[in-house]
Amino acid sequence: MTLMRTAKGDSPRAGPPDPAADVTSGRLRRAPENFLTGEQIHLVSKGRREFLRAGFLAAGAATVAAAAVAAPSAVAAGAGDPDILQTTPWGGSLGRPVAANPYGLPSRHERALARRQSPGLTQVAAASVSFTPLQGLFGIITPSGLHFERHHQGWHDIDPARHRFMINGARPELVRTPKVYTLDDLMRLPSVSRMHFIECGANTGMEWGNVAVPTVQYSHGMLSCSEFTGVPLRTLLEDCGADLRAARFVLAEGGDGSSMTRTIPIEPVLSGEVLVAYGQNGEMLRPENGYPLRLVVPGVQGVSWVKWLRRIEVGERPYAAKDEAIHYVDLMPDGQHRQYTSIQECKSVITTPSGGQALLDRGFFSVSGLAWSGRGRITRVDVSFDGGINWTEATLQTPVLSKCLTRFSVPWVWDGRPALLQSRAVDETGYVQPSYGQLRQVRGTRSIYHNNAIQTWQVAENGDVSNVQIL
Ligand SMILES: Nc1nc2c(c(=O)[nH]1)N[C@H]1C(S)=C(S)[C@@H](COP(=O)(O)O)O[C@H]1N2
Ligand SMILES: [Mo]
Repeated sequence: MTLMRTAKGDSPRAGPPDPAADVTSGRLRRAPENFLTGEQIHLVSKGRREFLRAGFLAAGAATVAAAAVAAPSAVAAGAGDPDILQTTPWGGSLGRPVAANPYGLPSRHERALARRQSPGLTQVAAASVSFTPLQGLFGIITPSGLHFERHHQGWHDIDPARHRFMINGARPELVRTPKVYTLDDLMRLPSVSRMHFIECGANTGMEWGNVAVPTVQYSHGMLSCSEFTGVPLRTLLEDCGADLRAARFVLAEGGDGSSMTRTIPIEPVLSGEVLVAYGQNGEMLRPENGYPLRLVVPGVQGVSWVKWLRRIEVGERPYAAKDEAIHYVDLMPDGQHRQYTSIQECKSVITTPSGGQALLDRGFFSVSGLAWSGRGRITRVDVSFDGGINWTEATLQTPVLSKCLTRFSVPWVWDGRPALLQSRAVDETGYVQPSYGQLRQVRGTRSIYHNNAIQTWQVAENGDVSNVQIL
């Protein structure tokens, strides 16, 4: 059971109201532990007491109910509720036929769950970002249609029959038999499937300079996690007779108009981690995510996951391509730029409750969020309700995988007083997610990339949750 609604924060853009957000405002956002069905959710419009009663009905919710008893009176379960006392329309009529939706779609009641562009960023149609609605997701996998998008020059739906993938060497000796593969060539090779997160290096970038965007969708939504399927790049390099002892870097090149080229060190290629992927969550990649081929570079910032991948060059030195010499460098306090800081360090964020939502009543909440590290597994997440003074160890939901999102949760009884919610993750290297104070001491305030500071959500006395920063 949860007592949250996704409120104004879902559509913070000025101007005409977002129709999708209208569906959301004033209703509850369900959490994984909620037993209510979508149809029952409208009970909330009758007031919070009825909603609570509906919650008590749920089998297995006994402990939840006990914790919430301190809140409004527990009236006889279901009293006067037509949706429990009477036959429902769907219980007494013929349903729609199979394959009415040849490719299944979400319920029409879930239209508010959508990718959105940030109100704080310049909106350039083909060279922009759409953010994943982390506040509405469960578990660790991002539904493919909600995967964030970052295109430097728009996206294409490439004809797979015409897509080509080439491997060559910077010098002829580095790759003995350069090859051009079709998608059919690649798909007959042995493949692997692995779950990994992808995070844009600029995720949470707005917050460097004390800008607090309203919702977790905009503060952390350049983050998604999928099961990717493809061929290890190492297999293909061996197939082309690459000199894997001399090779030190590879250059990955995209087939779109953005001339996206990125240097990848050879180590994760040799270890078999880097994939030439065509699959995402059990089906072909979505066009927005690089169909028919993208590079998967686990733990490394999104820009290196080159989409519409058309070429790999084996080389001996970094290429200092435009997207690694001018962009994707970190401005340090002394005016110098850090280059090739590709690993996404350990980070976490509470997604339920989060900015723009509201706690509709005091009592029990399961506080839940996501943790991840580009260096391996998450080993621990602590949650604070008082802005980092006291910490409680959260439960990590399984599976806990390397370079993958990990879901954590911690029980909380809100007493109705203002609270400051934070999460702090630790990874298997022992690295502890820093506070804003610690991060800014090293990095200053003028960076864009690699902000992995501890996020704070403030819960006001009226239940409103908002984005604040604590140093
Ligand atoms: N060819 C190509 N690859 C690309 C990009 C691009 O614009 N063109 N954008 C990069 C950036 S900056 C990121 S963060 C990720 C985003 O991947 P997604 O759109 O699948 O979320 O793709 C990367 N790969
Ligand atoms: Mo990115």
